[in-house]
Parts: sequence; C-alpha cells; structure tokens
Amino acid sequence: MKKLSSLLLVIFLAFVSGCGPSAPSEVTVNISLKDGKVTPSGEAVSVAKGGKVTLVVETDKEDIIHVHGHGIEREVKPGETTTIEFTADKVGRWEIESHSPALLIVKLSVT
Ligand SMILES: [Cu+2]
Repeated sequence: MKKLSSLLLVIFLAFVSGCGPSAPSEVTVNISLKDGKVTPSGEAVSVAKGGKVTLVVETDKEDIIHVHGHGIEREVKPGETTTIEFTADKVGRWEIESHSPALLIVKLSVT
C-alpha cells in the first residue's frame, strides 16, 4: 500500500509540475472576436520560456488585445487581420484578453 501511494504521489507531482512532453518553442493562436464572443475562450496554451508566440486576430469591431505579464496591448480593427508576435520571456501563467468586452481568450503558461 505504501508503494502504491508513493507511486501515485510521483504521478501527481509529475502532473502538477508539468513534466512529460515539454512545452513547444513556438505557438500560434488564431483569435476571432465576433458578436461579443471570442474564440478560443479561456483555452490553456503552453510555450517554453523564450519561445515565440504569434496571435493572429480578426475582429468585427475595434478592441484591444492585452497580453498580461508581457506589457503588450494592441489595437485591433474590423476588416484587418492583426498579427501580434512576442517572445514569451516571463515564466508564469498569463491571461490574454480582450478589453471591450473584457473576455478571457487564452491562459498562456510559460514554463
Ligand atoms: Cu487587460
């Protein structure tokens, strides 16, 4: 029984510490803001520290895309595809959101 519980503990720790397949060094997220809703909506996305993140944004009205922790705020306009590229250099979990309305788009985990 003791053996089993230590095995479960190891599995649990591997899970919470994000072991296993390492985060990709490049990630692209296609974002669509339409009728007051956003896709993706709160999805978890992982990237390795120093990795490249590309957000490709289409919107049906003016808005601001905000990447928390990385000091990025970018205006987006209807009829334009906005590409936002940045280096994920801050370890942590950061929200990427729109401002009007305030919607959570992605939870970015930089590991
Ligand atoms: Cu914000």
